Amino acid sequence: MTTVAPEQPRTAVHPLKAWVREMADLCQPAAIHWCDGSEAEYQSLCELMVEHGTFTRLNPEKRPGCYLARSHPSDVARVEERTFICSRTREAAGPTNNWADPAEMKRTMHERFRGAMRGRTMYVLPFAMGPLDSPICKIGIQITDSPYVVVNMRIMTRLGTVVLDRINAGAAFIPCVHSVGAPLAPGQADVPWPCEPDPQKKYIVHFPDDPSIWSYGSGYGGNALLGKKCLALRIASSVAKREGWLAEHMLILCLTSPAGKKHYVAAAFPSACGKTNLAMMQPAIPGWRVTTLGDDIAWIRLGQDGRLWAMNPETGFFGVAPGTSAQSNPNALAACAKNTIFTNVVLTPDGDVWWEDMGVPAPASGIDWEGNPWTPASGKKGAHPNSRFTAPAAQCPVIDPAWENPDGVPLCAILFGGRRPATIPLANEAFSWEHGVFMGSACGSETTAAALGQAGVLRRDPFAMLPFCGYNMADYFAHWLSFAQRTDRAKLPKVYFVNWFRRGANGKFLWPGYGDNARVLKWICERIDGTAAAQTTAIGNLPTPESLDLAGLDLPAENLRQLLDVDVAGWKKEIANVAESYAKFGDRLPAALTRQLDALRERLG
Ligand code: GTP
Ligand code: SPV
Ligand code: MN
Repeated sequence: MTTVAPEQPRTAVHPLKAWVREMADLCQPAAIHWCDGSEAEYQSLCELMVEHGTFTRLNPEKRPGCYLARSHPSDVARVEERTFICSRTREAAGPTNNWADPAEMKRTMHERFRGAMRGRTMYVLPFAMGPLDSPICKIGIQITDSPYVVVNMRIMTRLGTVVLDRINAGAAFIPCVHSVGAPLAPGQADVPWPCEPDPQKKYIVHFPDDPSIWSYGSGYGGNALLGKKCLALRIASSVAKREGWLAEHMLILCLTSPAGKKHYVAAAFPSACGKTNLAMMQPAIPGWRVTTLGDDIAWIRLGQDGRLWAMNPETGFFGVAPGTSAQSNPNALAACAKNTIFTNVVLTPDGDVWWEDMGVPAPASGIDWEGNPWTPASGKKGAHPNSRFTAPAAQCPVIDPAWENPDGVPLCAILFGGRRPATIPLANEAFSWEHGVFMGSACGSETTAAALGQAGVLRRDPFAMLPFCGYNMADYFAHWLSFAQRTDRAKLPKVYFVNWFRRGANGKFLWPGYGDNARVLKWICERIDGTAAAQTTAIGNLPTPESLDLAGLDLPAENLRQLLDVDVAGWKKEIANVAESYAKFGDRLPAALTRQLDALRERLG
């Protein structure tokens, strides 16, 4: 295995050194490994996991530098029920978060972590979210006993000695403690995916006032890669509120017109609702180009020029595998052609991977995500619906040249969306910033496999941030509204609501989606440039049928009619549902949003 340094390197300075020692005393690991973030370190950890059975090396002729991991069947997605925001008061966390008293929860965490790393190596990961020279870059130190987490974090974040150097130069860091919660007794054999199988014993805990993060019992995705949802969304959103910026569950893309005009767009869709796909789509309309800056998280700040500038704090894609095909998302497929970690997909007999709707025939037989022999005829899914690939962003063929700009890129549009089989039209433009914030606050979607629990149930997911907002959502709405006072509102992005998921009477999607979504993006850019028409309706400005470029698309007229229809009865139900979701915020809900809701009700008649 890789060299295990019991001492921290000479470069480490006091606060970090002291904290790591304290954590080692608590967790009692067998060894401590300070990660330098090098390629050699990455390779040796992958090698170690192959030896231990956590990783299967894929066929280098098919997938060079790629590995497959299978998680424990209990550990396949985020655990929202076990996610806590431990602010000083329950009110500060708000009605949409699980709250626990911070002092009490710290005691619980110390109990859980006492001896939790016995028999394992404790890795110390210095990582940065955002380019190091970004004005809002944040540094974290994750301690983890999972080498799987280390190699994933190396793809997803800027990790290693350069970050340690910043800390040595005086930069603050956010402590992030993680354990899979499966200590090993002397001589006890390890399992390929150690974790705490009892969901009630898992904890994903945030202390926004410290700030710090403690995660126990899961090794999967956002539960365990603490730079992602825990730091870059829950903690960052609360820090951003204090510092005057926004941490959002958004992709960032650039749409370039045939004339060469660039439009930077950010879009918030709930988990598994199409961010990765939109971010790197291949437009179905000739002459238009999409390049991607990020597929999951955007940090947005007010620039000196009064515009909103967006930056991707991550360096990789942790993308949903099922549904990714040459047809739907060729650029994601290309991004995961090499140097990628696959989790919970099918292993084919020739040492490659496969998943449902990959666009290639299923292998006659294979090994499914649970490690069992599998055939397509079994009627069972071979890949878990929340199976994922972890791929370096730089490998995406359409990565935007500005994706690592410390300043980010200036946004001209912000999109909200979700999986809505009915009521919500294909595209809808807000009348104003306040109306746009209302649209974000009213966002709803059918649930997906990205979180444990029942999928396909409609729930309110304001700004696609329900599971990720680190403070009271009512204050978050107010923070969004405040930007109209903090800058010239003409400089703010225009806001849109989109829905690729509306279904017809036959249950089929009315809109082809994927590359054809460029038709909607084109309309949005032309609205911004003042060249596309819209019809003003009670719910917002909708595309006129003629204003959408549908050339080359065989879309039945009836589909288009339904996609652009204002379903008054449906909207009345929607309003009642939004009002109900608002009620739990009581007096804390900004009056501007109640006014928006009342005005919409009135316009609908
Ligand atoms: P997270 O990584 O969980 O935040 O998900 P995401 O928002 O990035 O979603 P992603 O792009 O990975 O898409 C999730 C699922 O939705 C995949 O199975 C896609 O095939 C499907 N999907 C994405 N875009 C579209 C679309 O335009 N139309 C339809 N019908 N399905 C889509
Ligand atoms: C999501 O669930 O929104 C994801 C996957 O992007 S995870 O990193 O597991 O949160
Ligand atoms: Mn996400």
